[in-house]
Amino acid sequence: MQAAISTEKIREDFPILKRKVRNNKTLVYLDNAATTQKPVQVINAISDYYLNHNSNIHRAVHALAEEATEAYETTRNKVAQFLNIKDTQEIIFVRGTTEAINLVAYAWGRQNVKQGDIVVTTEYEHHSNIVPWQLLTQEMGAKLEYIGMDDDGKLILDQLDTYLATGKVKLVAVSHMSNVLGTITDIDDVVSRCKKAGVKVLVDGAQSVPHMKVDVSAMGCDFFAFSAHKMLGPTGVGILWAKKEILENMVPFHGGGDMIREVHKYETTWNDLPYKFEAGTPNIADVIGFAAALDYLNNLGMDFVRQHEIELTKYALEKLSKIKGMKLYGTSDMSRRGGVISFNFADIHPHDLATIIDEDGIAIRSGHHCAQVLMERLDVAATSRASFYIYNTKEEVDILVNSLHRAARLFKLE
Ligand code: 7TS
Repeated sequence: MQAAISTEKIREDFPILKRKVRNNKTLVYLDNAATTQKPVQVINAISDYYLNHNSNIHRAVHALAEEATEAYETTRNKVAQFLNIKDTQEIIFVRGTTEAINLVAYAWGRQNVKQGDIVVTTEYEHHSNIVPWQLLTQEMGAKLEYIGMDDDGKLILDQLDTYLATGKVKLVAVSHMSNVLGTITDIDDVVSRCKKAGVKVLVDGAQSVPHMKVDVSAMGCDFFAFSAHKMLGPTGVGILWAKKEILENMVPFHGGGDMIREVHKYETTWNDLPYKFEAGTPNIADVIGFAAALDYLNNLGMDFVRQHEIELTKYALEKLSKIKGMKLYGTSDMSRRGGVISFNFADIHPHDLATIIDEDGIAIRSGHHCAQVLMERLDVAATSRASFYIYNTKEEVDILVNSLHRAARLFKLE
């Protein structure tokens, strides 16, 4: 048994949490679905790289180049372990989830999606899992279809079956966890329906990988994308995982250095995987910093991370639901949701609400959360959103609740 992990101890690793923000109030950071804060371990790893090892990688034979290359490749191995990926050649470093999905849409999509074909996504996707498919389907004369959701935020998978029955679906692109509702998609069910129909599945893991144990091999999908910055890591680093035979048959996304084997005047041969998809000098320092984030999460254990968020979210949902005029979105079944709470409070505009509670040092997100298709489905222009991570506490939830009461008084609701 692991000794009890103390949130207080975790918080010591995040100097920014001691910061005073508006009105000299201590920061209450509840915008983790947008990006998480970084522990000193990650900041130090990046600093150490620039202080002691800075070099380009995969090229020169000098000592620094060797050290930098080794550290960069160590992160790839750690990503493989973290997600139970068997072959590191299947792990491609990109800038983030957005770039990963665009890579698939351009390099795989343009080869495999033809006129009359269908790409299926869902009503609760982030724009980065919608817009690349709109661009692709419009260019190819294909169609984009949506799996709807019920009022509890659950996907209506009968609709997926209807699309699959046309025999025209080439890809189903679905998020593992909604960034607005926190809904966890039943990926096993989606994948098994798609596999029976011989259809490929792309999973957007931007909100799942940071918050729960994910086993990419067991999932059985074909493409998997996520971002380092939502899981203690630096910005500008993301991962695309795809099955080797798919990557081998794909054309490159970007052309340039490092992705080639031989270049002649009129033809080029490609480097081995994964380098075929890593053109140019990559984000070396931040990839190396990401390894420290993975170490940090491994030390805590993803079961702890999930359990901590379940406790906080349950506590917050209970408190928030008691506030008169509060409308909460998403399911109350914690086995199917993560630590993201979207809400609307009476008829206070989410931007006004976020501005008022910012005066108490609380950082939440307000707006459409890059999910305007979902906003349309919910019939709202915007929501407020609080999202938790490993360093958040019940005391911070209480501060949020008190601040919402203050907003209610300002608007003469109490
Ligand atoms: N997919 C999901 C489910 C997301 O939540 C996000 C970012 C992305 C993709 C894009 O990730 P990126 O790292 O490439 O930007 N979500 C949010 C959010 O909820 N607030 O700010 C960014």
